Amino acid sequence: MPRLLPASALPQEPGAVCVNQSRCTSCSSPAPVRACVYDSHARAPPLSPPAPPTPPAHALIGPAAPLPLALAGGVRRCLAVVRRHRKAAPMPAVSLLPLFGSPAGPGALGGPLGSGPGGGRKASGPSAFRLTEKFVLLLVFSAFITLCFGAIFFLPDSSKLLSGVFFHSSAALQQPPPGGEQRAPPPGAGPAAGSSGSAGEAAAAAENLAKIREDHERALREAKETLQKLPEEIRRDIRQDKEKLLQDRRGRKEAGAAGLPSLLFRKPVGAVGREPADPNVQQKRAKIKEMMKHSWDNYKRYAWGLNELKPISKQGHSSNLFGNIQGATIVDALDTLYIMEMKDEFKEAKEWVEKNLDFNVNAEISVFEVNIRFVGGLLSAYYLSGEEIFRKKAVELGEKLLPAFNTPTGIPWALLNIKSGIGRNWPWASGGSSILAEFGTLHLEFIHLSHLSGNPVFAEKVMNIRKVLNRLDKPEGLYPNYLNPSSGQWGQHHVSVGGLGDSFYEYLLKAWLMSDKTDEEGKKMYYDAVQSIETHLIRKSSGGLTYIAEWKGGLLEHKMGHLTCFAGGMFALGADGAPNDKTGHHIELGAEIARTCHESYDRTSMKLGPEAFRFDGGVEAIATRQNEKYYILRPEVIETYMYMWRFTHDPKYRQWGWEAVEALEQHCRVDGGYSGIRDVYSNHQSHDDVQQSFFLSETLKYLYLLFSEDDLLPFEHWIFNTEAHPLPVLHRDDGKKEEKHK
Ligand code: DMJ
Repeated sequence: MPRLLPASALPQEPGAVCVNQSRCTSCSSPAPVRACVYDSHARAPPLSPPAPPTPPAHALIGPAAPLPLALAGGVRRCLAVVRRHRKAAPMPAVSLLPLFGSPAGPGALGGPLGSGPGGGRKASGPSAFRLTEKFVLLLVFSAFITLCFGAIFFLPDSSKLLSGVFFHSSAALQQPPPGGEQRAPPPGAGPAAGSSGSAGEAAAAAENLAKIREDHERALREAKETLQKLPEEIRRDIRQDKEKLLQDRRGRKEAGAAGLPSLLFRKPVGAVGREPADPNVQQKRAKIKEMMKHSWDNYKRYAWGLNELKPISKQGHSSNLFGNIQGATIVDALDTLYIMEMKDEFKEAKEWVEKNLDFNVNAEISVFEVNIRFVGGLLSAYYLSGEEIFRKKAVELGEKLLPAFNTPTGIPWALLNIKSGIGRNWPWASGGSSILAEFGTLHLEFIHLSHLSGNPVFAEKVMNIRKVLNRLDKPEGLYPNYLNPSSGQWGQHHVSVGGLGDSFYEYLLKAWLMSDKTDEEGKKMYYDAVQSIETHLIRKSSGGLTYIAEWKGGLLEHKMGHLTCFAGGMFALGADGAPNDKTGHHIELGAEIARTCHESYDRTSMKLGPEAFRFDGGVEAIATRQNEKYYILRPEVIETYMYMWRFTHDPKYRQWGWEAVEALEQHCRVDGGYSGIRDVYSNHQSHDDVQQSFFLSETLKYLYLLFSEDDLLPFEHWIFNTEAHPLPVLHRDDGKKEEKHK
């Protein structure tokens, strides 16, 4: 640091002006405006001309001059100045020393200025000239050093230079861990592990080694696979990977913004399957995909964004089940589009969901319908594709449904205004009761909502429903269809495995399976219920057809609904866990229901099943009332064929399924899509002009699965909700794996 001089010691050359004497410590030139050296703690004098703004380092050097050249140029220029001065007045080496490093003493160059009589620089002569040279040199050096520092600190990559040159930071040189994530230390590692520390370390090292080996093997496998691919395929894969990565990032941001925890998305098992080996099956499957395309394209053309399509009048159809939530067909169809690999259509559906699916509407909706179609559809779309938008929308909608549970018992209302949160029940439902099939068909979706949102409230709500049911006495072990949400008492004693009751039983079984068979309560409730159903409702006709009747206060109505036909598939699905060696019996029960339901189709002129068929008055499996003769593109019979095919591989199920395809093509297909039929016994078609959204989500999906290999959505990994939306089984070790990945 330059020394401070007392004002009295300032040079008194004629014309020398220091603009602020109290701060100026030396004036270095006889010129009228001179450079001053200031106390580094003091501010610049107020009267001095404003310093020009410091240009950025690269501007000082000149845009085209690379740093080393520029610095070298600076040094060359410095030396040239020194040489010029040397020529003018040869200088002893000592005079090149910095001013404040000069030896002291009278007459000595650069001695303490102003020290002793005559101290300071000489007024004239060669030594005065040398002093000036020293100032010049000092200035040149300071300029040079400033340049160097400027370059280091202000050039764009200066931080790297700093860490590399000055700090030798090993961290800066280390590669980040793959994926940019820090690995948690293996359990037991570190001092906290105490005496078991070394054993823990060894185990961790072994685990690491195994992981490395596994990674290498996988890399090798992938390299081999890549080598077998065509360059075009490799390019396509790279493009897709990039796209996926970008989407993931975008999605995670969105999810984060919606307050959702970040989740590791694992590639789902069997989201798309192999081509069927048999060319005939291949062809049939392709035909079913074409049917999906026909339904989708027409919906898109005539009713895009609305709930359903009217295929005859070629316009949108609105059902009051969804209030004014829109897009039921889009959300219901997402997963079918995905598994059929209709990629463009899936993409446009996803974009619609992103931009238009809106739950902030003043709408009174059916909690059950919105849950199975919208929440179920969104959940499946998320689990298949990993697109965060679906998770976000599913959770958002789930939250909108929560006020439905605000009843004295926690048994939800059937109808809910999702804006006001006010609920009520269907006015026709036994003294203001809630309906078993409605409040009992929330379980699978709500468990997944908790899983995906990290919010236990969804699971708590549906577990409470179980609690209420388990506290109640059940007539003959049967569950009546009506339950009052205020009193917690059963309404009318009407029991059905069809409408009003059906999917309650389905969800008990599937809750157990979806929990990787840990939900013992669900299991017990299911098998107990099936036992009572067998005893009190299942009967055989004189013609040998097994059917499931309805129970009204102890009396049987020998009628079976189309809806009840799903039970064949349910019995087959539950066969494996059936108590008392009843596996075979449950499969057999499934097969018998499938046969009866097939008969209900076969005994019509259109080979499509009626809404309900009877086993009384001298008929079997035939509808006798006009208002039971319609077919609205329902899936239940085909659903049962699909389960029976998977469990038995008996070709008759594919044959029956194909009969249904032919009937659909002949009677339901119209230019504008697919329509329901008013009377399946009639010889001329009368269309109801509605393409139900479940035709795309269920009927066509189950048909497609029936003609696919079993590796597409395999049952060990997937459970279908009651609208055929696949939800993954929550395997016991999944949680542990996820913990490990965090
Ligand atoms: C679908 O919405 C579901 O399958 C529901 O469980 C019952 N009804 C229709 C299809 O028929």
